[in-house]
Amino acid sequence: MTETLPLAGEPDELRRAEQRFGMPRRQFMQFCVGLAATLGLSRAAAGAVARALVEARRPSVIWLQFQECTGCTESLLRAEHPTLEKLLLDIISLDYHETLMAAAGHQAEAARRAAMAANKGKYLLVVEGAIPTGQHGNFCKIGGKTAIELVRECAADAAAVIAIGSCASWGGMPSTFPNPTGASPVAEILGRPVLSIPGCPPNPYNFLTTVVHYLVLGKLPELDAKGRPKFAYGRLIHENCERRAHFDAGRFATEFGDDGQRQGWCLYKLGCKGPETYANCPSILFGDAGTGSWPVGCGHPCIGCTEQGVGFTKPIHQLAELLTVTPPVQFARTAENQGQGSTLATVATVAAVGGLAIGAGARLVKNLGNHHDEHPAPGDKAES
Ligand code: FSX
Ligand code: SF4
Ligand code: F3S
Repeated sequence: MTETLPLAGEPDELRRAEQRFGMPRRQFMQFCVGLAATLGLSRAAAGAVARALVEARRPSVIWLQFQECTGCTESLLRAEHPTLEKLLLDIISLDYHETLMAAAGHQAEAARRAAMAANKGKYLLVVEGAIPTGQHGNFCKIGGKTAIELVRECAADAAAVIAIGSCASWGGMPSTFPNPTGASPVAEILGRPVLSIPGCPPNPYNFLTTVVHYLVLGKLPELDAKGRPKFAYGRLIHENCERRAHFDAGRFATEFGDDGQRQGWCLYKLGCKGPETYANCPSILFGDAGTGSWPVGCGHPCIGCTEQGVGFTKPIHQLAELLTVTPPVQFARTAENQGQGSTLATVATVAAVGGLAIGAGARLVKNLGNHHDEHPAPGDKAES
């Protein structure tokens, strides 16, 4: 597979991308570079990402919704990025989605069954919301079937199951004590691990990047012990937070609205859970609304919405557990070596095996046009 950037070498593909996505080619390529970097792939791999977006067969997606607020879907559709939702809805074939499809009732159920039959073993099942298990699952029924029955039926022939949002990933808000409906995660209902993209709501960019990984490499990204893609959940929020210098220097906001909070000091003493929450919020931000568009950036402590046992579980003002007060000797690399003769496959393998480049995507997009070699992370051995 060549690694030539289509920007330089494949104008036809770019023209087709322009027509198909209604996006200027430079913006399209910047988007592909950002996606590749978020995945920990080299800048050169942006060409493969672009090709996959233009050429890959659109995978059929069945999207189920149970106990949730529809925030996952809303965040996907209301993303401020002018093209994120358009791009996503263009690269997948969203064959069943209760909020978005025009069909209702029997027609909707027929569309779901038809899409599952036509794409047996190949469709992606996305589940939004927790599954109520109390009272034999009767708290939530769709088309006469309980959520438990539906998720099992739809998962049986899926190529992969993706739990989107914290509700589907680990129970989220509906599962908070005393959990009257027995709200449970998808993995528990299926009795096997699934890919999880927690967050309340999750960052839509992480879902898009997961789908692009599937399209480009034909498999799902590497997951952590909780089923989360490492490219997005490999590092603590505390590691990439713009207020971190104040934490290290002992400058804390101690009350909402005090001078410390206004001056951007650390929110740890207001209960920020960044030190025990794994997510890339400070690196990729939300809604493409510019600097600071994430909870801590806006002045609110992170509540740990991506983290089971933290979000919706620990009181907001409780101090976070400090998982990394001093840096561990072996942090994962922050950047992979760029290109330099390696093939896409080797770069992808390094990225997939080696713990991926959290935050590199955001940095690379910011640095577009300022080409420079990445420096090895401290402690890395020189590669031959
Ligand atoms: Fe809502 Fe989704 Fe939160 Fe849950 O996001 S934003 S309650 S994670 O399932 O719709
Ligand atoms: Fe940022 Fe919160 Fe860590 Fe302070 S405690 S540096 S606000 S993540
Ligand atoms: Fe959630 Fe904390 Fe990110 S509250 S959105 S994990 S900053």
